Amino acid sequence: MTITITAFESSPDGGKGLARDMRVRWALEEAEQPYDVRLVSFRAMKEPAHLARHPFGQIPTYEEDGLVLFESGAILFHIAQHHAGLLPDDADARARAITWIFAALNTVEPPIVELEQAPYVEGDRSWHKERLPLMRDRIRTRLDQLSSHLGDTEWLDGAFSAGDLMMVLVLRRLEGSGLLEEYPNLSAYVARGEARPAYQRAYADQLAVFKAAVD
Ligand code: GTB
Repeated sequence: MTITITAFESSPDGGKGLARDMRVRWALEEAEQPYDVRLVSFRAMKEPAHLARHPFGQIPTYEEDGLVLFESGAILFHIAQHHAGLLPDDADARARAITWIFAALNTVEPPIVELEQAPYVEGDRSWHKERLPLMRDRIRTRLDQLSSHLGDTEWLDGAFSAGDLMMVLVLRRLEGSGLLEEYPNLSAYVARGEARPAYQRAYADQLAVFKAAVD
């Protein structure tokens, strides 16, 4: 019955908790479920043993009692469905919280990832610099809308939920871009998520892995 997840053996984010295993770690901490971590190198991720768990050769994965899952959104949803603490009991509120998981992944994250990856995939093209303001404005459109929705409330829909967990971690990917700081209520929202004891434990655990790798 032990849960095992996978994470980077040495995360390229320098221990900042930006890799997607953080979504699973935080969810398991909120759900108060103990878990083991199998650390994988970039090479091992593309080998048959890991590809059997994850067809795209990535992290995170989740294993429990013969069940093997990949995709951080699906893993979060699975954890939230099976343990208390991440989804409301009321059916409509539960459906709305699940909607926010999808919104974070399908509506807010894509333009953020596009900006993040642009230097690697197109940084050497003559038009790259011209595209940067367009990409930033695309993100602003989503942040404007999210900021309006959140207003001065604490979480996206009532009590903290898996939807907030996913949204906070998606917004964290803007660190260093200066964009989140343009929205004080969204910055405060992310800070509220980061202040949760379960987040703190998850963050400390992934940082310990990174520190052990560089020592
Ligand atoms: N849709 C999948 C999910 O949500 O689970 C995406 C999984 C994914 O992109 N995994 C990445 C991975 O395994 C790690 S999280 N990459 C290795 C590969 O594809 O070969 C993405 C990530 C990586 C690094 C940083 N960073 O350095 O800041 C942040 C996020």
